[in-house]
Amino acid sequence: MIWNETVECMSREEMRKLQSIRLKNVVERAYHNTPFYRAKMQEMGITPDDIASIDDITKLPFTVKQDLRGNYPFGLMAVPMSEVVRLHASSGTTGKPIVVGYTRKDLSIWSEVVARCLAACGVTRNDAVQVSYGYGLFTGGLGLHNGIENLGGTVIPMSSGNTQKQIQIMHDFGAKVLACTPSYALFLAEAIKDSGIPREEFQLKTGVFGAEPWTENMRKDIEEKLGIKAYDIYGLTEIIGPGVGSECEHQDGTHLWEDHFFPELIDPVTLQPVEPGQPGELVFTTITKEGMPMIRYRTRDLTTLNYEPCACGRTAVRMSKILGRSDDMLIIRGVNVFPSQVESVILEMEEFEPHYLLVVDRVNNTDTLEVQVELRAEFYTDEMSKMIALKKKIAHNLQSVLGISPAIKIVEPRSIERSQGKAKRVIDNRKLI
Ligand code: DLL
Repeated sequence: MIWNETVECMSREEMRKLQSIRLKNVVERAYHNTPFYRAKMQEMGITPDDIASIDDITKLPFTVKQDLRGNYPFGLMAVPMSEVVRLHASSGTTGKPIVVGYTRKDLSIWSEVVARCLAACGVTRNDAVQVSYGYGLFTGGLGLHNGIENLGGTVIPMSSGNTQKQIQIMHDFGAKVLACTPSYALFLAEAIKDSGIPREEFQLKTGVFGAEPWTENMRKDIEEKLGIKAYDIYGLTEIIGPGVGSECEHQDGTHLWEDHFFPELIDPVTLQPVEPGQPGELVFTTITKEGMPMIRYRTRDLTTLNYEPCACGRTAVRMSKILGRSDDMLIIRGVNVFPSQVESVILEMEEFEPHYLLVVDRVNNTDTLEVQVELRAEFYTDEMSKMIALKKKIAHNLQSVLGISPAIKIVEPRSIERSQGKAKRVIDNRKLI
């Protein structure tokens, strides 16, 4: 079902008109209400009068995560705090969290875009949706929650953690949809198997998974293990939270709700727009947000954009699965390595579980990479030669994808720590001074 056909299927020409009006409006508000944006625009010698249409967006300055940290906590708000009805925050690995504020209208837009995502994933008002994203400052839990209520579905507000309880409630309440990170979905699948409750006793049919990168192979694995159809939902705190976009029934790219979040793709080095169809860093401008508008926010997420209309009837631009981040990229002995490349190799080999850990270190001034993988129980053997051959096989497959040879450590099933939120895939012990 298409939740908001008028905008989801709008012609490109009409969409650009709408985006132009909205861009002019948000630039006015940011300039007049947020000293940070005014100062940045003045530095570049521009005023809101220089923005006549969406094509002028490239005249505007970029915003980066550091700007949010630097204006912690409320420096980027464009409305008085009396208008802010909700705060969320996202903690990075270091330093202060970044804080975002929503007005009443922002919350209603948020529940509108999440409802669009859910409808695109085939969720209906007859479905009970188990929300196993964390509730709290993280946007996942409450973001999904309000969207489900708006759609008319039934929310089961589980939050993350307490896996046994998750399984019991999913079973007893007849949850039809599960919303959580893809890594937690896999973890739950294993726990369900261990619980001894037959899979047929669950009513689960759909997964709405996001908040971390995952691959097509991981999708297949989850779909097989849980017997469901698994959809991708994308978003980030700075822009609104979950619901910036999602897949539709064709699972051929993530539709972005560009009447609210205007996307651009840039080269992360030159900061210039990439050629159509080429991969680049995703940049968003929130063209309707009131509380804390983001102007040309650099997400660091790398992807491609496809403006062809989709078989589902939506014209909303589609982005490919996130290929990595321009900042989680590991550089190992000068070679760029993305955890997702390692994942794709592991998931193609039936001998291994879809859980892995990259341990990076520096020994005698040389970077080292160890890939830890879990052997599936049925492939375990105490014949040394077979285990050595298996190690060689994965080393060879990784070498051909990564261009470097990592050390391989085959570990016992279930020994890599499972995450109930976003998976931690990398331990980088290098101390670079
Ligand atoms: O993760 C919001 C969210 C919650 C999205 C629930 C989807 C579902 P942050 O914690 O601010 O917000 O993290 C945002 O997570 O820039 C991406 O790098 C990554 N990410 C989010 N969704 C996806 C996805 C939430 N579907 C950062 N695929 C983003 C790949 C994703 N990466």
